[in-house]
Amino acid sequence: MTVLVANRAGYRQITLSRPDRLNALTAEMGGALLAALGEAEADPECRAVLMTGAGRGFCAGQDLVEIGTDIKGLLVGYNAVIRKLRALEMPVICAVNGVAAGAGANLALACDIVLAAKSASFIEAFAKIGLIPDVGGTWFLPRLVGAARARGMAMLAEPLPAERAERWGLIWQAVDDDKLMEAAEALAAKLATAPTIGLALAKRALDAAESNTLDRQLDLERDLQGEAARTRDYAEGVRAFLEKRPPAFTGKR
Ligand code: T3D
Repeated sequence: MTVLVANRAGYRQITLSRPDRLNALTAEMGGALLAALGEAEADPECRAVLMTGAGRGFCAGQDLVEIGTDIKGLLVGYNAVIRKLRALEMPVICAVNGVAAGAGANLALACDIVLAAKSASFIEAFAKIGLIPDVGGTWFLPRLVGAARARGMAMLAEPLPAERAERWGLIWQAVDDDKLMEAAEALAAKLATAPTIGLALAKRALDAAESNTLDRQLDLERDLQGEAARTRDYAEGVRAFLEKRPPAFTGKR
């Protein structure tokens, strides 16, 4: 099994698992990852996803032994994974436990909240083999770190250490190596008890903001807020506040 799936309390943990190849991606892995995300989406008890890698790396990008010449064919599969991650109506946390290179780096950047071990690094490795950042890289990078840094990362393909990635705003947080999984699991557990529909709507609005005018975004916020305000979790959130107690969100409509 190259993708391991574990059911945790309220969330799924998905682990890329080809540790002897630093979890380099194959077409089969792309399919397994997509299936695991689809199963998480279909499970009403699942309210968050935590993705990580087995062994000392997170993911070394496309497997360069398998790559062949049908790059466009492979990308159809990987792009489906990125689209699913962004559309998933629950938060996706990525625990980058070691090097994240090429498509592996951009797979991490497609997640909602990225934690990384301090020893981990992000490498837009594509330039080293004559490719361009793909799997969303050319979209994520300038939005996260700005044009100058995006160009530097894409053209120089140098490792960006986790702590600098945090300073640059590429990721949420760099964490001591021995605390990474503890921190990621605590975050996943916390988000699994959050108002899931509200978070999903916020995720949708933030993605739409990348191409909307302020005018269109204000309209979208109005509409999505109307939807959020019809959820049971909104009613519970207000009630809990007024009753001075912690809310018990269910994530249901
Ligand atoms: O088809 C498409 O859709 C195209 C899409 C392309 C998207 C891409 O991802 S292109 C970029 C592909 N990835 C890379 O170019 C990164 C290649 N790997 C590296 O540069 C280095 O391995 C790392 C910097 C990531 C880590 O270096 P290090 O020194 O920590 O580890 P290592 O010794 O290089 O790797 C450990 C083993 O994993 C090694 O095998 P061995 O010698 O012990 O038998 C190495 O060959 C293997 N490995 C690492 N990366 C890949 C890989 N095997 C296959 N494919 C890899 N990408």
